[in-house]
Amino acid sequence: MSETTQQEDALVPVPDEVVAFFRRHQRLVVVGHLEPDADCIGSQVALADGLTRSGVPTQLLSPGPFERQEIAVYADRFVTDPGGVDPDATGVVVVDCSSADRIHPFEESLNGREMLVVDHHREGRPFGDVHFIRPDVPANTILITAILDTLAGGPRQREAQDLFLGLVTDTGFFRFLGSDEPVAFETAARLTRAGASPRLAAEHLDSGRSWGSRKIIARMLDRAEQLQDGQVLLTYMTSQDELEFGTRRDTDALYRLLLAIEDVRVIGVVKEKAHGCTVSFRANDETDVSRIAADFGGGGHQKAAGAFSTQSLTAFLPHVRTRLANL
Ligand SMILES: [Mn+2]
Repeated sequence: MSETTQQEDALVPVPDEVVAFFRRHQRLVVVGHLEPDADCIGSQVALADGLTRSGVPTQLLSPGPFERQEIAVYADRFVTDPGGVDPDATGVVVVDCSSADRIHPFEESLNGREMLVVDHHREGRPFGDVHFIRPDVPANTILITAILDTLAGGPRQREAQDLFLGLVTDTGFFRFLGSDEPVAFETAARLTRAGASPRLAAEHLDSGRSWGSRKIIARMLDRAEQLQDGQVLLTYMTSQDELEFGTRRDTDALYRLLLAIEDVRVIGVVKEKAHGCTVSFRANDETDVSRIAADFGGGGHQKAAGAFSTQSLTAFLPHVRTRLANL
C-alpha cells in the first residue's frame, strides 16, 4: 500500500481558532487521560507524528498505566514523568479528556502553556483555552483525522493505522453505532484510503491475551449479581485478583459477555485500586450512563461512562448497588 499525502477535505470542519492554535506554536506536547485506551493513544500518537513531520516537534505525555494489551506496544514512546515535559513546548494539546483531573499528575507541569482540548465526551467540566469538542462524534480519532487532513496533508499510512485502531475501539468495531453516525464510516473509508488495514487492527485487538485475563473474567462472571429482575448487573474485582491474575485485563470481553445476557439493560463493574475504586457503566438501551457516572463525579458517553472514588471497595460497592437498584 502506497502512502498518500493527497489532500482531502476534512470530514469534520476544524474551527478557525483551532487551526490558529496550531499555527501559533513551534513546539507542542500532547497529553491524554489516565488509564488510556486505544482511542486516546491512537489520537496522541497520530497527532504527534503528523505534527512532527510537518515541522512542529511534538512530545507524547501520558499518565499511563499501559495495562491494556492493545496499547502496550506504544508505551515506550511516552513520557510518563511530569518532570520530563519538554520545557520549550509553548502549547499543550489534551485529547479524549472531559475534565482536567483526567491528566493528573501533569496539571502542574503544564501550567502556563496555552491549552487546546480535543474531546468527544458528553458530561464533563470544560477546561483549557481553545476547544475542539464534539460530543456527536463517536471517537476522538475522528477529530484527529480532521486535524491531520486540515494541517498535515492527511494521515500517513502508520498514522492512519493508529487512528483506525482508536476508531474501532470506541465504536466496538462499528457495532455501537446508530444510523445517525455515518461520520465513523466516512472516516474509516478515509483512513483505509490512507493505508489503514481493518484486518490488521482486528488481529491486533483479538490476539495475544494472557491466561490470567481469561481467569479474571471467569471470577468476575461468577461474582456478578442481578438487580432489577436481571435488567441490571453488577460485579467487581479486588486488588487481590490483580496480584493473582496480573494487570493485563480484557474488560471489553467481560462487558460483551454481560451485555449479551437476555433482558440486560445496564451493567456496572467496580475495580479496587491502590487509593480507591473505579466504576465503569455500560448500557444496552437508551439509559444515559454518563448521568449515572456524573452522580459519582465522573462522566463519559450515553452508552459507556465511568468514575473514580477515593472510597474503599467495601464502602463504595454498596453505593453503586443502591444507585443501580434505583435507575
Ligand atoms: Mn474516546
